[in-house]
Amino acid sequence: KMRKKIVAGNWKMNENLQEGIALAKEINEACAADKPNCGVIVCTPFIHLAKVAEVLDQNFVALGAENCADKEKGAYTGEVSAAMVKSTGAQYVILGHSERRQYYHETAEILKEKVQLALANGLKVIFCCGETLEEREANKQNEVVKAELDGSVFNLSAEEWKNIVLAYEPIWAIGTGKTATSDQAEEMLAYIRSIVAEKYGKEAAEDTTILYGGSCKPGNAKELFAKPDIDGGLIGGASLKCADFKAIIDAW
Ligand code: 3PY
Repeated sequence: KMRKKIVAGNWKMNENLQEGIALAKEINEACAADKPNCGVIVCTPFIHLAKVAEVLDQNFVALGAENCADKEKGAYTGEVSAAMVKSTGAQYVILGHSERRQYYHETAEILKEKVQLALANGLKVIFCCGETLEEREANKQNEVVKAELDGSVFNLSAEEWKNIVLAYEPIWAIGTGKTATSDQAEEMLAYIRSIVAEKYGKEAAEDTTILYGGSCKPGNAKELFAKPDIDGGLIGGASLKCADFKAIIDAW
């Protein structure tokens, strides 16, 4: 695979500030001692960003946020803008995670705004998509994923598209311990690549990094990463233990 391979951690709402700094240091040291064969990204809660930026060598381990606001600036109490995220030293932001869609009612329209603001502020976006168990059982996974991409990122220009990483996370495999089989994951990622090709052309589609997420762990990473369209993983729980996260990185 010529395109960029990535293993990205998504800490979600875990680790206090001191724990987060310690974990980031540990990951940084592990990657400095034994250089990864892929891009490594650590995505943390907002409160960690500035401090974690100080301990990461972003040549090896890039920093990302897990969210940003859908507004540029101003009277939005409690929100954190894309510009603020960028100012910490972060380079990436996860947008469209199913937990944000589900629990915080982020619609395709809201996510479209967030993506625009993130890109306008120089962040790269890890954009998540994926279907529920019900939708999969009704065999609607392709149309659900296509609608998510149509609604929030397929409006981007070819130039903007270069700063998008996609992550497919079937909701039924998130934090449930249930993993999509590597064949199911490959089938969807190949489909996603085909609709990216329809939109941006074959070459751009070949260059697009598409990750699998959802209970990706040391025990299944190698098999997943061996598939032709799987360019890495977005890692939840297993990104909170340095040894597990590093073992997934080493699956490349
Ligand atoms: C998971 O692995 O459970 C994730 O949701 C990663 O984002």
